[in-house]
Amino acid sequence: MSHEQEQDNPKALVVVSNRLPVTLQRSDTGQWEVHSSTGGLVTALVPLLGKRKGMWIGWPGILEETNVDKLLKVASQARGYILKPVILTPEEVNKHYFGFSNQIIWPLFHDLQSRCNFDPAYWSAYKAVNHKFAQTIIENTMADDFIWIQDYHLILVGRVLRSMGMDSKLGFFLHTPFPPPEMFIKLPWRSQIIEALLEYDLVGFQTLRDRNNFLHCIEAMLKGHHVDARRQLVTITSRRRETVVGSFPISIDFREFAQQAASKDVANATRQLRNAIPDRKIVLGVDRLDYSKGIPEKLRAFRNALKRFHEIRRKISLIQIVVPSREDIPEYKVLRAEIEGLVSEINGKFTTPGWIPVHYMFRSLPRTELLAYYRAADIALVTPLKDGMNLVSKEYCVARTDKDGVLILSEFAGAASQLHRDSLIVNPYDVEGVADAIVRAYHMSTDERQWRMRRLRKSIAKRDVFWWVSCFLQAAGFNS
Ligand code: GDG
Repeated sequence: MSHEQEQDNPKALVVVSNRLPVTLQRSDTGQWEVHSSTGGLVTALVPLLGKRKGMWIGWPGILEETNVDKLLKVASQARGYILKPVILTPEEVNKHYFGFSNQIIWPLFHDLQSRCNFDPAYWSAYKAVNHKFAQTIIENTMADDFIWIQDYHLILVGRVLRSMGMDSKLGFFLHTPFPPPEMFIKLPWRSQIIEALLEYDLVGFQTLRDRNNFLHCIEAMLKGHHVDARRQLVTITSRRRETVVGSFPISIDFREFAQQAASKDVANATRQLRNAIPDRKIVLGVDRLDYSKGIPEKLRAFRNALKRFHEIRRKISLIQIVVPSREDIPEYKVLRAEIEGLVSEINGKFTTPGWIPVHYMFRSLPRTELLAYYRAADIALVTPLKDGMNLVSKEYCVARTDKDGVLILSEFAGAASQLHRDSLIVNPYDVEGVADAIVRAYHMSTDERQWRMRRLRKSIAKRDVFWWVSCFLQAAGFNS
C-alpha cells in the first residue's frame, strides 16, 4: 500500500463519501477553481482531518476531462488534508447514483417501495462503483488508519475491502433511515446488503428506530450470529467478526450557526423580509425537492387550514423554499409539477388584494438569506414522510437566537426522537392534524413559544455535530 502520510503518525482518519467536500468550477476566465462545501459534516470533520493529516476520498462531481488529480493536490496543500478523487464515468454516475442509490435504496429506506425501480443493471453498477472506491482506499491508506464510510451509496465498500484482504478498522454511518424487515426483504439484493454491513467494525444509525430495524432484519434474515443488546452499543458476533451497532443522531455546528444567525447582515435581511410581509404570521418550509420530504402533503394541510379556519385567512402566509435536487430522475420532475400545481391552486382560490397565501421559491438560497427566512418565520413546518434526521428542524431552532418561534415536526423525522417534547408533533399524512397544529401554533402564547424554544435550543446545543463525531469515533476506538 502506498501512502502520502507521515510514517510516524500511524493512525489517520480517512473519510469516504460519494462526493468530495469540494466543488470544482470553471471561473469566468476558464480556469478551474476548487471551492469548499459547507455543512455540518464538513465543518466537524475538517479540523480532525487537518490535525491528523487525514484524507477524504470521494467523487469530485465532474464528468469533464480535466486534470483533477493535479487540481486536488494543490487544494489539499491549502487545506492541510488530502483530497483523493474517485473518477467515475457518466454511465457509472447514471446507474450507481441516479440508479441503485436513488431509485432503489433511497425510496426503499424511506418506506416508499412503490417508487423503487429494481433494475438489475443498477445493481451491477453499484457493485462496480463500490469496487472502484475500495480500490482507491486500498491504494492510498495504511493498515492502522481508521476508515469511515458515509452513507447508502457505499454500503458494499467494506465488504470489497475485506475481500481484498484489508484488516483496518472500518466504520459506516447511514444518514438515511433503515427500514423495518417487511420493507427491507423486498430488496432483491437484501442478503448482500445485510452481510456487507456486518463486515464493518462499527455501524452507526441516526436513531434507535433505525438501529432496531437493522437488528430486526438481522434476526429475520441471518442464522449463526449472536446479538448482545445489553448496552447502548449492541454487539453482533457473526462468523467473520464482531460488529458494534449504535445510534448517533447527527446535528449541526450550533455555535457557528447561532453566531451567523445573530449577525448584522442576517438582521438586516430579516427586517426586510418582515417589512415585505407585514402584520402576518410567516410559516416556513425549507425542503430539498424530494418525495420523502412530504411537500405536497404539507401544501394540502395548509390548504385545509385555510379552508376550515377562516380567522387565519389574510393573517398567515406559507413561504415554501424548494431546493432543486436529482432532477435527472423523471419522478422528481413529476413531483415538481405536482407541487407547483398545488401552489397555484391554493393561491388561485384564496389570494385577495394584498395577501398571497403561498410564496414559493424553487432555488437554493445563499446561507445569509436562508438564515433570514429562519429568523423571520413564526412557525417552521417540517413534515417529511420519513427522514434520517432532518437538519432544517434543528437549524430553525438554532437560528432563533431571540428564543421565539414554533417548530411543527413530523413524527417520522429522526429529529423527532430528540425534539418531540417541545415541538408540535404531527403525522404528515394527517392533513387535518397538521392543519390543527398550524392553527395551534398560530394562537400559541408568547410565553409558551419561548419556553418551548429555549428547551429545544438547549437540547440541540448539548448534542451538536462535534458531539456526534466524537461519539462515533469513541465507539470505534479511534482516539481523536
Ligand atoms: C440527508 C438525510 C439527514 C436547504 N435549503 C438550502 C440549504 N439547505 C440545507 C439546509 C440543511 C440541508 O440543506 C438539508 O439537510 P436535511 O437534513 O434537512 O436533509 P437531506 O438533504 O435530505 O440530508 C437527512 C442529513 O442527510 C444529515 O445526516 O438529516 O435525514 O436525508 O443543512 O440548511 N442551504 C442553503 N440554501 C438553501 O436554500 N445554503
